Amino acid sequence: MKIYRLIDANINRVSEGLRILEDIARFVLENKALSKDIREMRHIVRKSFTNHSLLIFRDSQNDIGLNISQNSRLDAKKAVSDLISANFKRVQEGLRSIEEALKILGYFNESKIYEALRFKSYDLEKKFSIRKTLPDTDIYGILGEEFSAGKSNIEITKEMIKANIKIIQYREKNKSKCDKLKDCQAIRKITSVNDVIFIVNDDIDIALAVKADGIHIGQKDMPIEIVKNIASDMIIGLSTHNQKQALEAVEKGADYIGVGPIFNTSTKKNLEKCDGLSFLKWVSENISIPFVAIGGIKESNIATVKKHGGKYFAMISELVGSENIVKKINLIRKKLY
Ligand code: TZP
Ligand code: MG
Repeated sequence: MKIYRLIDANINRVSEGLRILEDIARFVLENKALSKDIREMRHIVRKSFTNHSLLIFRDSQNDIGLNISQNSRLDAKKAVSDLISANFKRVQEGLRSIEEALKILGYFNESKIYEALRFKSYDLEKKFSIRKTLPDTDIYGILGEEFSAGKSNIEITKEMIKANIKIIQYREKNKSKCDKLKDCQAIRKITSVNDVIFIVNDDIDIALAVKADGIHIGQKDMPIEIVKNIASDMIIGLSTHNQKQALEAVEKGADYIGVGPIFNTSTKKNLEKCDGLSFLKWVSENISIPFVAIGGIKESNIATVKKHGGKYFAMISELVGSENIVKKINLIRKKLY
């Protein structure tokens, strides 16, 4: 009854895959509900085929797959997201195998249980996806206390969130590492509970320490290949100033690019040369990943930026320098819609 051996092996394969996913949900994503869903599924898989004691068919020492698997490097994983997708594949393939084998044996009702579990696993896989892209929104707020006329980064973060800003970047060029870390720890807490994406500029160590959602780097920072290795589960943004850099960023796996400076601005020192609006237009027609326009964007010119293909608009001074940030953002949105 080799078919029972096949079922036994696949029940183990599916259970092991689910166990790994359950642990990721619990310890990495810290998502109790998801972890519970996976655990329930694992119990059903273990219990629903109890008519036969499958153990008597087990013969793992003679399993010809064992040697192949032990010698293979194909299953090397780079990131938690790889682990998640590999284990969902394992679970789904295993469930399908059980389903077919049960049909051969005439267990149609049992086979339907495994089919339903397979469909449930597709749903769960969607919920597992680690956020690796920017949310669908408009304004990308950037903090910088020196441009804020007295308000702290924490106050500004709260005001931005009140105005329904969904992405906030921390960018401080003159603070000590220690001060930046304190700021970012506080901002991480606030952004987490409000479901706002938090991105740290430059300091990958701080981004990792506070479990930021992303890191933003420039052309002269640590190369993106290295950043991807260190911060494999983070959104990685890369500033670009011309077509060549934009194409290269996509090729090297950036999750989004910064595009600019669109206009002249005194906020950034050593401003790069850039064909602002025409570069943006080109990006909007040729680049498939999200792109964020930046540099001198204000309420007064944002409609022009939008006309040139702008979708995400990053601003520092226009937002943090405003007396009333919520009011300012409402006025800016009136120009966009
Ligand atoms: N990169 C290109 S321009 C710029 C950065 C970080 C500064 C944008 O600041 P502002 O005040 O919105 O012009
Ligand atoms: Mg930088």
